[in-house]
Amino acid sequence: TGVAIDPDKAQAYTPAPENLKARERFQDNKFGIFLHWGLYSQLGGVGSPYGAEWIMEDLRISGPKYQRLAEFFNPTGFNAEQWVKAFKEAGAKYIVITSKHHDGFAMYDSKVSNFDIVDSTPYKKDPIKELANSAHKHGLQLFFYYSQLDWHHPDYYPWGRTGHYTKREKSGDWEKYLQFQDAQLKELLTQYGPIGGIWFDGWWDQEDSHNWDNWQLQRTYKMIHELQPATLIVNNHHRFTVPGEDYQGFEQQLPTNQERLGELPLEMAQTMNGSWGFSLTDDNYKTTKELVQTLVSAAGRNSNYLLNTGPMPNGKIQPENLKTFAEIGQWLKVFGKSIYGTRGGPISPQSWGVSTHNDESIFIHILNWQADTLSIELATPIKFATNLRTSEPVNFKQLEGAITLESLKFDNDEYVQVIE
Ligand code: FHN
Repeated sequence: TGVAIDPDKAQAYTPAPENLKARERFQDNKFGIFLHWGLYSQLGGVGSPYGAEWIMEDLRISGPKYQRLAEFFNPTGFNAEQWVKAFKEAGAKYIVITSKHHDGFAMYDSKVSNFDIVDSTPYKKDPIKELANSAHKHGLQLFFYYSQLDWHHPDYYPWGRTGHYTKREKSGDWEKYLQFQDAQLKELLTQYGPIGGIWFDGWWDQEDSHNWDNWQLQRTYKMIHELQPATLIVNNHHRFTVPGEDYQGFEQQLPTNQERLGELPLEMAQTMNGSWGFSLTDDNYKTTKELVQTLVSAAGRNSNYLLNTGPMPNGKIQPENLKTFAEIGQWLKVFGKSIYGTRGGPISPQSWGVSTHNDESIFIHILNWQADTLSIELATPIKFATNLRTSEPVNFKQLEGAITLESLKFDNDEYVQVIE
């Protein structure tokens, strides 16, 4: 568990009106696609126990050797329009892409580093530029993942708990590193149009020293909001909230720790198999049914769902992932009304499922129920009940604060039963 930033040093943060509006939009959007794509994608995670994007650390590849991966990174199969089309078909409303992961390699045209896709690969182009153009053209919001920890930058010192074999000098100027980080963030917020959010990760590298204040998070957050007041900020792994954050991130788990959640919007990020980056060996895919059920379970907990894919080194999305996206999109075409624009509740998550609501309707999402009737405590007077899949009425009785619904029988291939 982390140690909170000293509250005496924390300055109050008053979100701008456009930031508050952006939070509402974020919550309305509900479903995003996460992309882990970088030099590491070329190694397919072979032999890396933690995950494909951790291969530099896991296999103890030194900085100079790892850097060579750039010499033959040439994702000529990348087509931003195709990506965006697939994400839209999945029903996603936003994209979060790794602008720089822990290896320190910038997947965009960075002027403050040569360790980027334009300056050090044969590809020479900026895929983030193309992605930003396509995403904006087709109405998807673009967010940037940014790793604070950096296994490449010489001034990232003192090192944290990782990156001890990289052959970097055991010295560096921490403040210079922070300046570099903020300069990269400034590029990301000025080169690609409106940015939905910055998705921070890697601050925990400094966890052992408990020197949280080293990060100067509030200074960085302030700069972000000055550049784009509506840009949301998250710090992955919700443990404590630093003033300036605009939503809370949970990784591979549904938000459960209700008493600590507070007011900020929530998001749960999840992998399709076990790896964030492209893996040649991990075929342990969750079924589409499991993924849709998790999306629904997240919505019922008032949380967004961010589903990850690791594009291949040629810039294409893995075909099995495209198939899954299309299947999720099919489901959302029918049931999207019960997800987009809703908030969790009014009924708290139950063993049979969850509920969501908007101004007109309550949606009962049944994930697990086989009996003939389902009894739910609900004081709101109900006028009608409809099976969202068939648009047929569902029989119900409402008495003394409880509603009893005729249960819908699951077909084998059905993911969730939804009653409006
Ligand atoms: O170390 C990273 C990991 O590679 C991946 O980026 C995930 C995504 O949420 N976050 C970190 C682990 O917490």
